Order: sequence, then structure tokens, then C-alpha cells
Amino acid sequence: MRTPVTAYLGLGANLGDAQATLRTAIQALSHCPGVTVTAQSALYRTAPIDSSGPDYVNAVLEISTTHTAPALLQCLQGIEAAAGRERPYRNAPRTLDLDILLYGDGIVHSASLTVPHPRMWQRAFVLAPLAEIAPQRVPTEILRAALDQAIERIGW
Ligand code: A4P
Ligand code: MG
Repeated sequence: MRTPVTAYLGLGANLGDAQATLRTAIQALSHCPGVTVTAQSALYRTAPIDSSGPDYVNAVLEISTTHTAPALLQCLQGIEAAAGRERPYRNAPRTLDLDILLYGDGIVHSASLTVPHPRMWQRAFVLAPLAEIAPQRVPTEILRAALDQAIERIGW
């Protein structure tokens, strides 16, 4: 049995009932073998960044997992597919996006996976919910620099 690793996941959606989709995704994750959800941020309404369509709903989860990072990505992609995720083009509006933000202190650079998520440090829709549940992982200056982006905490 592998030693559990603490990982942080970014959740985003801007098509359909985004709040309901995020709640369903959190339920699905909590039923995944090898994954325990240990903390969840509030939901945030956020303006699209490098994307289009309606406002997004975003959140961040802390999990404890015995999966490797690639196996965890497969599990996330299965949940995205169940939510009807389509990929017509990069950064297209989406029913559900699940990203691995951090995997312990791990660094991954492969064709299909980059961890830490390379764009997370510029994005308030990741940094604000991450700071809510893991302030030690978000340098204050980096959070402050992103807070001119439109973001509203909407709770649960
Ligand atoms: N991939 C590589 N690294 C990772 C990782 N750490 N986590 C690969 C998850 N996937 C990772 O992703 C494309 C490929 O990235 C995957 O096949 C996987 O092997 P995707 O989910 O199919 O496509 P995407 O979401 O369009 O790309 P990506 O890279 O996830 O986009 P971003 O940069 O995350 O941006 N604005 C607001 N307000 N809220 C949002 O949630 N999201 C995006 C997506 C843009 N603007 C947004 C939001
Ligand atoms: Mg993604």
C-alpha cells in the first residue's frame, strides 16, 4: 500500500448548472477508491480568464490519495467524462474541468501531466479558494497580485 499523499484539485465549470455539477463531482471523488476528501473551499463565481462563455464556478479540494499522480489524473478524467465534458478547442467553455494543482511536494513534467499546474500562480480562481483551505501553500504576494481579477465567494 502506498503512503497517502496530500493533493489539491481545482474544479471549474461554466456550462449547465455549474454549482450542481461541482457538488456532484465532489460526491463522485469522495466515492473514488484511493481518494479521501479532507477539505473543500467555498464555491466562487469567477469571470472567464483566457476563456469565454458564462461566468465560471470554481472551487478547490484537498484530498489524501494513495494514487500516483497519473492514476489520479485518469480518475479525474473519468469524472469529467461522466459530467459530459467535451473538448472542441483549448480553453473552451466546459461542463466540468478537474485539474491537479499540487501533489504533495511532487514535480511532474510529462506529456500528459504538469504539476504544480503551470498556470495556477496567476489565477485568482485557483489561489483564493486554495488559500482558504491551505494558506501555507499560497505566498501572500502571489495571492495579492491576482486579486484584481473578478471573483466573488458564493459559499455553498
Ligand atoms: N494536463 C497537464 N497537466 C495537468 C494537470 N496538472 N491537471 C493535461 C490536469 N490536466 C493536466 O486539459 C488538457 C490536458 O492537460 C489534459 O489532457 C491533461 O493531460 P483539458 O482539461 O482537456 O483542457 P483545458 O482545461 O482546456 O486545458 P487546461 O490546461 O486544463 O486549461 P487551464 O489552463 O487549466 O485553463 N477561467 C475561470 N474563471 N475559471 C476556470 O476554471 N479554466 C480555464 C482552463 C481557463 N479559464 C478559466 C478557467
Ligand atoms: Mg483541465
